[in-house]
Amino acid sequence: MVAIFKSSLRERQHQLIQQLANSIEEQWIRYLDLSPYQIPDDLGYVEGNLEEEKLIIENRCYQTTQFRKLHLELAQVGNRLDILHCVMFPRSNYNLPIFGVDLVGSPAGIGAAIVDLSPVNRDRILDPIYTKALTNLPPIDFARPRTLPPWGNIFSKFCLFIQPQNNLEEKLFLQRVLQYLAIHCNTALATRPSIMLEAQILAGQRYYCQQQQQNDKTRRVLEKSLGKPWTDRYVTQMLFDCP
Ligand code: 18B
Repeated sequence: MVAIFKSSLRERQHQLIQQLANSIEEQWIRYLDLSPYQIPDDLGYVEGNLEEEKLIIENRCYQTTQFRKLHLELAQVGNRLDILHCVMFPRSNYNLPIFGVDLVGSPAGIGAAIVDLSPVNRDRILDPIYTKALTNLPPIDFARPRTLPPWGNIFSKFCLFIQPQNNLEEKLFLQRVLQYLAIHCNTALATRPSIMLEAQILAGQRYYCQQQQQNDKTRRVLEKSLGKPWTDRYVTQMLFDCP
């Protein structure tokens, strides 16, 4: 059991980001047996303002039997951008996909909302347990789907990438993320560890991280406030590190 501390940044963020951050943590607590995770010393809380605008980052990490690292990150750039980033990295002896969410909001609204359960096995195809559960979710028609960039070949066919158009769509996105997360936690709890596939799983996770590290939009935001060397370290050691 770990203590969940109240976050000061969270209360100042876009409402959907607050709600999603709270809900993700609630589900983690409800389904999983969380242990503390040691965040590298200077990376838990980060502030930078190289170019006028101030960047604040708050990280929370946990680990469990099935997951090497549960990472929930909230970031704010000046009063211009609010970001939620969440990734669940399974341990290399658990043949499980990577759950990931990214939400990018501005005063004008949420511009990007992405959620996926990304397969990391050799064929990069989700296990039938996932395919079945995800296919059974009621379909939702979002008005503005967005197109994935080329590095997004890591995502499954169930990847949802949209720009929500109103409160209802924000709520539907939130619900969908929680449905993906519930399916994932239930499946993870029913999964046994196996060392047979470890090499494949590690290679798959490494590829996932390599591809995510190519997201220039993330880098640009960080580089403006933290500089390039720091950003390189942050992206490879905090956001998408791989054992
Ligand atoms: N991301 N995102 O996490 N990114 O981290 N993100 C953006 O409207 C940050 C993940 C993903 O169209 C944008 O275009 C920062 C995870 C995809 O080329 C900005 C942090 C996933 C895109 C940021 C962060 C993921 C995207 C542009 C660290 C998926 C579209 C917003 C706190 C599981 C890329 C826009 C494209 C976009 C920023 C996906 C500004 C700083 C886990 C696919």
